[in-house]
Amino acid sequence: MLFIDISFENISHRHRVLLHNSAQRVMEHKLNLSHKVPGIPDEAYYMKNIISEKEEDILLSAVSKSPEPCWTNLSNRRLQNVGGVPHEKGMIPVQIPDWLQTAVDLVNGMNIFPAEKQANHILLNEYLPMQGIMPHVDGSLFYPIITTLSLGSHTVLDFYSPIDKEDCEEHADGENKANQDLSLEKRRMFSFLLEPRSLLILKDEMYTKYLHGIREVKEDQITEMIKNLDLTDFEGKLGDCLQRTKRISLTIRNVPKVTKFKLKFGK
Ligand SMILES: O=C(O)CCC(=O)C(=O)O
Repeated sequence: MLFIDISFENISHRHRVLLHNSAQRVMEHKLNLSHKVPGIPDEAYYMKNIISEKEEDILLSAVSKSPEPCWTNLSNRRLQNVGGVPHEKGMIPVQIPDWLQTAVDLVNGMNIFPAEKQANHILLNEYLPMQGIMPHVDGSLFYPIITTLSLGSHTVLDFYSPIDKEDCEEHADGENKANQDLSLEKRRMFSFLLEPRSLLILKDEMYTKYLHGIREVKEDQITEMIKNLDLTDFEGKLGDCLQRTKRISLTIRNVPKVTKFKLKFGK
């Protein structure tokens, strides 16, 4: 085992215990059919308030202390790969810092993943208002289940029908961006409101077939396109707008192909 001495002491022992307790609590409240989002293809589950505000604060504070080199800066957001960088030849596993391992334990305690495919990777995304992520599917580097813990701001996650041949030809012809956006908009099928402290689970066709993305806007309008409203704490009315602030998402997944040796960071 390789050992590199970089400290990730972002979180105190007391806070680790708090988060661990939360993981224990969630293990007692297993995912069930009442969390299933109705009226969409199979299948998506939404669990609100899976962690407390205090636990959210601890995680946000730890994220804010991440050393600058941990971040990869993209034009529309910044991100961290935690647990290794997924690669078709196999991910070299890197030890997950304790403060994030608690979030992985929380998901692994809920029997969302099969026993032999436990979550071992986190993609940590940071979005400011007007930032988002282009519609995509997560692909074959991951076991086909996505779990996402949201922290900070709400967002709206949009789902799109798969790209058809016509769209590909349009893009290949270099048609202008406005037209591409229009064709994307035509493919938007439905959306979910993701509240802070919620956990979203996508599997089956919702993983393999439908694309998901977050539009680059500063506010989200609540419309009938949002299919999980009854599972949220939203108490407003259709037409209301929610202003975005900074959001952190932890997408916790299983990378099946890993190398035998592991990089370990810490004391
Ligand atoms: O931030 C999110 O909720 C979505 C992230 C995502 O789609 C991804 O990282 O692939």
